[in-house]
Amino acid sequence: IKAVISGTGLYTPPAIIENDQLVEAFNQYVELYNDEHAEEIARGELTALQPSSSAFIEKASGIKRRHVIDRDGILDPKRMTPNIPDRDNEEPSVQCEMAIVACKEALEQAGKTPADVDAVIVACSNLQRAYPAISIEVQQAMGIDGFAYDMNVACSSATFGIQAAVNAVEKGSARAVLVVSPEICSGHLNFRDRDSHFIFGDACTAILVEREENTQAGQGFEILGTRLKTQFSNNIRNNFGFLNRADESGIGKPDKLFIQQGRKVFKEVSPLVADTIQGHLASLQLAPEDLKRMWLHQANLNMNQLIARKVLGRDATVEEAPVILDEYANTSSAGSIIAFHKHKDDLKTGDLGVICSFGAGYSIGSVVVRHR
Ligand code: CO8
Repeated sequence: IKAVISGTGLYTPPAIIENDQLVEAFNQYVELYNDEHAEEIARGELTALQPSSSAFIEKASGIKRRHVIDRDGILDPKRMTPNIPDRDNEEPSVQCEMAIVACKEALEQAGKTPADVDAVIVACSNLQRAYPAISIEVQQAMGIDGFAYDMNVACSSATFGIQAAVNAVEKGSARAVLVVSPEICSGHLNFRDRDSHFIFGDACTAILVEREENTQAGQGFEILGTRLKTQFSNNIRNNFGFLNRADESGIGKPDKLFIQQGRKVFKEVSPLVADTIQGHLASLQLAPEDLKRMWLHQANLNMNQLIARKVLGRDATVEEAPVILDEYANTSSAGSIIAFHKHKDDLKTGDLGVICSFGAGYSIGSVVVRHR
C-alpha cells in the first residue's frame, strides 16, 4: 500500500502585525521600562533596554509581517502578550477552531468527506491543555469515526506527524489520516525580548494522507519516503510545563517562554538539514538535481538560502525554495506545510520535491514527494 498527500488546508488568522507596528509597541515598552528604572540605570545597577528596528528584523530574518490570533494584547506596551480569554468547557478550544477550517479545506481539496477519514493527529509545538487531547476534540467536531492523538516535536511536529500517518495508512490501521498543526506561537513568544520578539506568527495547516488506491490517478503527491533525525540541544528551549506551579519561583520567568541562541542554531542546524536531505535523497536513489522544489521550514530566510545552496551546490531560485516567511514569520511546524500548500499546484506529473522541517530538539523531518 502506498501513501499519498491528497489534500492540504490552511487557516490564516485575519489579524496582521507589520514589523513597524511591532517595533513601535516594543520601543514604547523600552521607553516605559527605562523611565521607570531611570535611577537604577543611572547608578549602573541596571542596563537600559535597547530599541528594536524594522530594518534589522527584515535583514536578519526576512520577516515583514505576521498573522496572529490577537493583535491588541501584543501591541499594548503595558501587556506585550496576546489576549486570548479562557473558554467554557462546552465551547470549542481555539486550536480546535483553527483546525476545523484547515481540515475542511484539506478534505475539500482531496474530494473526501469525514466518513473517508479514520484518524486525526494534532501535531504542533504547544498544546493549549494537557487533556482531553485536542485531536479528539477535532475528531468529534469533524464527525470522524476512528482514533486521534496529539504529538509534539516542536518545529518538526508536522513532518513527524506525516511519518506517523504514512505508517498508519501503509500498515492498514487507517484509510486516511488528517495531520493538523494549529500553531499559536504568539502564546509563548516573549514580546519583551528584543532578540526574538519578531520571529513568530500564528497559523494552522492540515494535510490529508491517504491510501493511493482510494485516490484518483494524477491526484496529489506520492510520498516516496520520510526520514527523521533528532539531536539534543539546549539552544532552543521552552521550560513551560506542568511542574512550574510546584516550583516557588513560579511561571513568570522568561525561560518559561521561548528562548534561543539564534546564531548557534543557525550554524549548527543548517549543515545537519542539508546532510539529512542529501542522505535521504541518496537512500531513494535520487540526486539533489532531481528536485524541482524544496518546501523548507520557515524560520529564517538567510538560513533557507544557505541550506538550499548546500543541497543543490548553487543558489536556489525562489521557485525552487519558496518563501512564506515574509508574510507569516515563523509558524513552527506549520511553516513548511504552508509553503507546500501555497506552492505545489504548478508542479507537473513526475516532479519531485522535499518538505523539510527543522528546529527545537534539534529535530529534522524530511518528506520526499512526487507529483502524481
Ligand atoms: N533590533 C535591532 N537590533 C537587534 C535586534 C532588534 N530586534 N535584536 C538583536 N539586535 C542586534 C544585536 O544586539 C546584535 O548587535 P551587536 O552586533 O552590536 O551585538 C546584532 O543585532 C546581531 O544580533 P544577532 O547576532 O542576535 O542577530 P542574527 O543576525 O543572528 O539574527 C536571528 C537573529 C534572526 C534570531 C537569527 O539568529 C536566526 O534566525 N537564527 C536561526 C534561528 C532559528 O532558526 N531558530 C529556530 C527557531 S525554533 C523554531 O522554529 C520552532 C521552535 C518551537 C516553536 C516555538 C514557538 C514559539
